[in-house]
Amino acid sequence: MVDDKLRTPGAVRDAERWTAHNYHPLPVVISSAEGAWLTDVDGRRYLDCLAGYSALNFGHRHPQLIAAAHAQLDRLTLTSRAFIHDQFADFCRELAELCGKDLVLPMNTGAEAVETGIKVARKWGYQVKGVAAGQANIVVAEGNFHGRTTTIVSFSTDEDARADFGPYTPGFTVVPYGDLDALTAAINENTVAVLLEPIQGEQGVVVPPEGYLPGVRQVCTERNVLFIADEIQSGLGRTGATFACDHEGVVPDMYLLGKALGGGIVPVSAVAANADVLGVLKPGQHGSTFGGNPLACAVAIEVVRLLATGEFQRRSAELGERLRAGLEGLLGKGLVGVRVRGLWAGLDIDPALMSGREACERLAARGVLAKDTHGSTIRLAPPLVITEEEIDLAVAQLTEVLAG
Ligand code: IF1
Repeated sequence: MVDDKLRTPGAVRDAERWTAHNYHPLPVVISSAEGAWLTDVDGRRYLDCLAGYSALNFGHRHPQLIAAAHAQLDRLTLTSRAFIHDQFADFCRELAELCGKDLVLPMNTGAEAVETGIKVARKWGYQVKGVAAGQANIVVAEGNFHGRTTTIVSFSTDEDARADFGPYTPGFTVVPYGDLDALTAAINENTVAVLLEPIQGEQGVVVPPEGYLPGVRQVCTERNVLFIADEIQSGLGRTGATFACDHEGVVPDMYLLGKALGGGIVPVSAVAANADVLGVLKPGQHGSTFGGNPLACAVAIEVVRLLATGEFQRRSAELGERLRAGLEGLLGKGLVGVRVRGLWAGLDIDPALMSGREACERLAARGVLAKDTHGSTIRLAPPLVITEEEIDLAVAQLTEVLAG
């Protein structure tokens, strides 16, 4: 029996009526949130196991982040980079120190950070490495997800993300992810960079073989090629370390950051690298209206300070082991694959049982929100403020869903 007092159905219809259908969202209409919990327009509560695709690592409306935003809103919100503002240097310095790099270039979205990394690597290739004009090449991985611009989808291997958006940007070589020999063989005198996610998020939280990232680091060093790590989803505590590269002691030449850097409040992204790389950019050669704006910097400074304590990285590592134990217990009980790194899990459901979408619909009916990636794979990425009890709740509800 449909309860005609529910506001959700009408709100879903209204959203569908007035927007392009570039998403197929679950029919859930959220009106408020706090920590790891969401409340919909009809007062129903959900445990958030997507966390804005890892943009909400610190939970919804983290008090310290909201306070910083409120304070800045009452002082200054935008100057453009034509001038400097009093939050800018602290943000760039504190983020550079977190990354162990000389310089930071602030942008807004993850895709803008990726595009910035591509442009800087190409310019570095021509001006520092001496690659022939117009010949710069960047090695990327099958199964990559780096954003939705036409250049970025030019090297996507996901036809949904790429089809009918040509003509495509040249200068990219795709190799199998995790295959160091294939990556090494793809490097030639025109290669300026290797661009990788240290763990592939949209592909389903695919962790590369042990030794792969150190191998990439070594071959990039030996062949004078920039190693660009896209840590936009994997970074900032998600995997139980500040960066996913940390797990194998790998330091890339460029960190691409985004999502959680904005605290789930404002879009903030950045490229962090040393002066010999970011120094190739001169005034007028790159920019953005909102990049590094006062509100973004004020929030992101607090994000960096939260990470500087190591508390969220520890939580993610410790609670991730509880999540791993719970999920691995479901292998053979509806799951055919489990990949966990910190509080980030990719789950392959037996395709004979249900699709990832169906699993997420059933989880939503049980008060847990998650997102399928492809086919029968779903990703769990709760805010790092989740508790042990809430992890147990998510696993219990998944157990019920898989049991049919
Ligand atoms: C969508 C998922 C997709 C990213 C990595 C750069 C970007 C992303 C590793 C671009 C963005 C988002 C985009 C969003 C869904 C989500 C996503 F992997 F997180 F699940 F699509 F694959 N590098 N990922 O994950 O950052 O420009 O979006 O700020 O486009 O549907 P952005």
